[in-house]
Amino acid sequence: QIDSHVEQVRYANFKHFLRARQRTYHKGMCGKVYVVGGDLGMPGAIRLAAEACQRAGAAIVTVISRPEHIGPILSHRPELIVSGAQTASPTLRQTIADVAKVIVVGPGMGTENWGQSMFSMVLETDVPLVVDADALNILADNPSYRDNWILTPHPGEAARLLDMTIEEVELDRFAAASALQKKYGGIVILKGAGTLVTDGQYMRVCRVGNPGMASGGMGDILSGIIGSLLAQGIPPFEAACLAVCIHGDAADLAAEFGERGMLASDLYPHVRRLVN
Ligand code: NPW
Ligand code: AMP
Ligand code: MG
Repeated sequence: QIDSHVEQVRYANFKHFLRARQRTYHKGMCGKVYVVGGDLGMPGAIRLAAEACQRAGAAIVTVISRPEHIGPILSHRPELIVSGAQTASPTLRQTIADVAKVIVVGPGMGTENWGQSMFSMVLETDVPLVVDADALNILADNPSYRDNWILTPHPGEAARLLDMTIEEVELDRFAAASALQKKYGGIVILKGAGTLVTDGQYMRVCRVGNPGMASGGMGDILSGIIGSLLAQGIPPFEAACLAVCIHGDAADLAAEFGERGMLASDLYPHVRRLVN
């Protein structure tokens, strides 16, 4: 597929959106991020997203997950706030709506009752969303349209969202990204080698990153970075472009020790360096 006509995004061109912190800056100034997900057995995914969100600069990150996961999530990241939810409730929804500047939803969330109830609750708020992983799989079964969300499908999720095969998505990734944006609205990030970003008007390609990123949890890191940049006030399309650049550049830096064996959490120190 020839993509030379599509403008490439580079870290250097978006870095200026990361404005230096004023001396008087305090932790209440960049907005709070909620990350919602982690059904039984998958606290790792939501923890990865939450820590990536912190490492990209969000000051207050709250995880909503299964009550059973409070301990595992906090054990190595005590800076997180974790709230256990057995099920969705109007009280929890109101708290999130009152406090959250951005919600990242989906990593490890599962597509069973718990995940469905969490996603429905989040959809009832007007808060800007980063929709990833199982939230995309639930969305595929109940399509809806929204302007203030960023969808981050890999080709498998994109195929479900478009009711087509992965091969069809990969055959024309530009058409797939455009079709996703048209059907669901907002901003679409179609992941994979040569990640695409489109808001329906502009289409951009990110060529950084490497096959070492083909490892579990890598996408969860990206959703956390996007949520973090949004919460820090970067406009949505620029936040999406900058996040994919930071994610890919961080993975290229982590590949110093080789692509094989790279873990998603190996990106943290590089993410931190790139947001400073
Ligand atoms: P295949 O295998 O080639 O036919 P799923 P998931 C395809 C959580 N995680 N190019 C691939 O196709 C997530 O957050 C938890 C082409 C396969 O069919 C989710 O909640 C972790 N095809 C949940 O697990 C760490 C590609 O997509 C399908 C492709 C399920 O998410 C891991 C796989 O996707 C994980 O993040 C590409 N580039 N990439 C944890 N530590 O708790 C993917 N596919 O079935 O949606 O499974 O992505 O693992
Ligand atoms: P996920 O499948 O949700 O864990 O996301 C995987 C992440 O790694 C996405 O951001 C992909 O773009 C990235 N990724 C996976 N494989 C490659 C590759 N071969 N080249 C570049 N990026 C990749
Ligand atoms: Mg994923």
